[in-house]
Amino acid sequence: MSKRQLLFALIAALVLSLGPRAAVAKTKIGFLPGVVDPFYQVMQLGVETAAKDLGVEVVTQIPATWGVEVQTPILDALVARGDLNYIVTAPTDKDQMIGPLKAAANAGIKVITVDTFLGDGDYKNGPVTFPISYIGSDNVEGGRISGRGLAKAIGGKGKVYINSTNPNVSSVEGRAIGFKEVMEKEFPDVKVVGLDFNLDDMNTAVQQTAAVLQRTPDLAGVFGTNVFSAQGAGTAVINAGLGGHVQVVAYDATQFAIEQLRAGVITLVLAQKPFDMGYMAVQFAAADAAGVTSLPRRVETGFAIIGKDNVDDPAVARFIYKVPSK
Ligand code: T6T
Repeated sequence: MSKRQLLFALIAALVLSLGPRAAVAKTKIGFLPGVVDPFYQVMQLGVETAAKDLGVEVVTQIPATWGVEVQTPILDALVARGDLNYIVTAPTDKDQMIGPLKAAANAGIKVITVDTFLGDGDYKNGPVTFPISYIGSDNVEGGRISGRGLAKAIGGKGKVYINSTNPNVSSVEGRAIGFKEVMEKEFPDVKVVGLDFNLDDMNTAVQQTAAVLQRTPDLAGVFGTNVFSAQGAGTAVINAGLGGHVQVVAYDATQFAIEQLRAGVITLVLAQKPFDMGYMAVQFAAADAAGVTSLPRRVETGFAIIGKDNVDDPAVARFIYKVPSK
């Protein structure tokens, strides 16, 4: 090889090695979670940490309340900016957010969904295939774990009630499905007496649970399927003076849930891993920008199951949601 050829080969190698890095450095990600709550605040921390580690830019927009009507205009505005390459988002409805997110994809923005998915979540063979990946909990399994925990806490028999947020949201829908399935298949003496939707409003959850407690004096347990549902359900049980008598299982490891676990009101807390979801979503965007073509279409981030016996174990306690003070 002549000197000239050698120089050329070296330059080509350098350009090739800089190519992916340059593409990653230019990556701009829109982060659009579901609502302001401790779960998504921890996810935001994961997103921002990864962005810093990988040297990519993130634009965060957090809806003040949960719902398609709030999330869609924010999404449209993110798309209209014209400078985003990726959107990392938790769709607030598995069907109604398909159109707005498809429009983003058509505008050249690649979509990664975190925590909630579109369609049936099977981005390989299901009805919706345009997102790169779903990164989040296996919520049906989380519902099963919660169901078994509650059934055990009430001695395998009695009436239980589910307080949830909205229909058609993949996360909480999956939790209720898994919970009911376990009761039907494994605990025939447990009867699910109701399921209410609080529209992600804690006060509504308090009122709904209070009404169920009133009309069902022999209620044995309540499952709160997310932060505000569990807070509302737990608060209603405390207000009724039934703490420790009516068992509560809480999805999401908030400070409230942990305090009430210690107080004996809540029996089991299921911690998701929002930091991991956010961090990995940004990693996936950066990897895609660098040319990686074999990213998994679904990543399940797992749980920490927290009870009174292990709440102080650092290996478990690290999954309690710690909201960064601003
Ligand atoms: O439970 C989480 C999340 O997984 C769900 O999709 C919506 O509610 C939370 O954000 C908690 O409030």
